[in-house]
Order: sequence, then structure tokens, then C-alpha cells
Amino acid sequence: MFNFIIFGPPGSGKGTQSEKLIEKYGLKHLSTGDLLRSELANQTPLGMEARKFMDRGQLVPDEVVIGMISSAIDANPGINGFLFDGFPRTTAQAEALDKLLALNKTEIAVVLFLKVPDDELISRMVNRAKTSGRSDDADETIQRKRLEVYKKDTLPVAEYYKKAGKVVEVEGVGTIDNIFGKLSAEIDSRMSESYL
Ligand code: B4P
Repeated sequence: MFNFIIFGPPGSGKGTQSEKLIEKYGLKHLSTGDLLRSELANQTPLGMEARKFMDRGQLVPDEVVIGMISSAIDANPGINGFLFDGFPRTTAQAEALDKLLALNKTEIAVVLFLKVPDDELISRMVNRAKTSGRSDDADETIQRKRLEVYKKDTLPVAEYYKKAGKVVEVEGVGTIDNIFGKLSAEIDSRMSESYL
């Protein structure tokens, strides 16, 4: 299996790039944001609970997202690998993911970290709000809160994987295709190594 994480602040393009990457590499896309939004759309108890956190720009509790990812991994046996998008977002989630993958005798090959300046992130979220219908995009105070939470709770995840030598930083400003090309090059070099 080849598993990797696309990492970065809110609005850095994780979802945008993931769509292209899964098409190219045939991996299973696991986006905790998408999974949560689907629970929300179906008005499940989990979705209604998650909404309270998402609408305030806060993270949904670890046990909820770890449970979702654990079920999703179990539901996809025998695949080529997973692309984790927007997960892990805390060190506790990263530790849980490592354990879940070890149980399946696999691991994270690389963490691709999209670097984008704050002003650009806010401007992208403002733009996305025009079409996304996402309540967490609607207000700049919430967007700034999400960036604050990212710096406090999620950036340590990059440090966690840096210690394991797994982080590669990729400039996340430029055209979508140009960034996709840089991400693909990083994956290609590692995929060929892991399959040799
Ligand atoms: P997510 O769904 O993960 O969303 P995101 O971080 O805001 O966006 P992403 O980086 O995917 O950006 P996108 O491609 O859309 O999280 C939403 C919420 O769910 C979180 O705030 C949290 O509450 C909760 N949640 C999710 N996972 C969780 C977890 N593990 N633990 C706890 N809570 C969790 O790109 C943004 C915009 O930029 C788009 O409009 C796009 O068109 C544009 N764009 C993309 N690339 C561009 C480029 N190169 N140039 C210009 N614009 C670009």
C-alpha cells in the first residue's frame, strides 16, 4: 500500500489537489471534512454534534474523527492505499492513525505540506464562500479562528512527522496545475522507491 497525507492550513487547497491526485493514482480519498459534511447533510446525531464545532471554526473532538477514520479504513480492505486529507489535525489523531495503519501492516509514506500565506488563505475562503454554501466560510471572524486553531493544534502535527523525516514542503501558491505537478513529482519518486 502507498498512503500519504496532504497537510496544510484551511483553504490551502488540500481538497482541490486531492481530487486530482486520487484520479491520477487510484487511491482511496479520506477527507474528514467531507465525511463530517456528509453526516451534517444527512442530519445524523454525529453531524448535528459536529456542526456546533465546525460553525465556530473549532476542531471536532478527536474521538469522533478517529472513530470515523477507523471505520473508513476497515470498510476499504485490499485497496492500493489511502490519501488522508484534513486528517490528522492534532497530535493525538496522528498517533491514532499510526496505530491504525500499523494494525494493517502499513504506514504513512510521506506528508505533503502545502505552504500558503495567511492573507491568501483568507481571500480563498472568502471566494469559496460565494459558492460553497459552507457556514464555516461565511464570516471572516470564523476564518481567522480556524487559522488560529490550525496554528495552535494542527501545526504540531507537522513537527510530529518531521521527527520521522516524512514531511516535504510544497509551495501552495500558483496555478492548481502547477502545484499538482509538484505534488505528483514528490509522490512519483516515493512510489517508485516503495515498489522497487
Ligand atoms: P476541511 O474540509 O478539511 O477544509 P479546509 O481545510 O477549509 O480546506 P482545503 O484546504 O481542503 O481547501 P480547498 O481545496 O477547498 O475542514 C473543514 C472543517 O471540518 C474544519 O474547520 C473542522 O471544523 C472540521 N474538521 C475536518 N477535519 C477534522 C479533523 N481531522 N479533526 C477535527 N475537525 C476536523 O481550497 C480552498 C479554496 O481555494 C477553494 O475555493 C479553491 O478553489 C481555492 N484554491 C485552491 N487551490 C488554489 C490555488 N492554487 N490558487 C487559487 N485558489 C485556489
